[in-house]
Amino acid sequence: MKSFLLGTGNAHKAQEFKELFFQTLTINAAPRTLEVDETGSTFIENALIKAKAYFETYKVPALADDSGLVVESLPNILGVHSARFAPELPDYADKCLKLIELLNSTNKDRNAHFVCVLCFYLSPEEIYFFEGRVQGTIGNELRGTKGFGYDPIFIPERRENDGKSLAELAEWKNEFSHRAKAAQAALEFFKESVDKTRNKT
Ligand code: ITT
Repeated sequence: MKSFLLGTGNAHKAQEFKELFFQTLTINAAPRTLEVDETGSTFIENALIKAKAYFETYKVPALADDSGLVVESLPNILGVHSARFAPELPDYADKCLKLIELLNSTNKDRNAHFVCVLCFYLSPEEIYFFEGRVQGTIGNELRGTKGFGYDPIFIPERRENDGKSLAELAEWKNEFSHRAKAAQAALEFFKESVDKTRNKT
């Protein structure tokens, strides 16, 4: 099984990856979390910055995730800056409430999507990116206790249309979230590349 060092300081992401790559890729925690400046202006740039930093420090194939919530009517807040929205409010419940307030006070459209870009940095010559998205809307209250970050206010588009947030849909999230879709694309790719190598031998 291919193995990667996971470059993240976010324990919730680490837990999701453990489940997403269960019995398919070996994901090892880094001995120490690095302080990496996310200076890129895109998810791809920031995923690369993080994966490269872990590869260069630990000299083993590294995996990093850059992700965020994009509120389509407010393109300049959140997005790649999602972790840095309202820095005066360290608690995500407060950040979620602030975003709801902002949308209510400006009467902006509530369509939104989560993006996840994974960067697998195997060597400077071999770097792969996979992206996943999930579409939805921003709710009017916090709902649910699962997940993390903006999950309690994100209502994903689902057939059921019952207004449940991602924080109420842990199993669904594990299969259909932005991170799940990016992970599925990565698995598909690595499976194919292993199959091709097998067929050559
Ligand atoms: P690392 O960079 O160390 O991986 P981070 O939390 O700083 O951890 P990002 O820079 O990618 O990660 O910021 C992404 C932010 O977007 C994250 O802190 C959450 O607030 C939000 N986010 C990303 N994925 C999410 C998800 O699945 N559910 C809820 N919020 C999410």
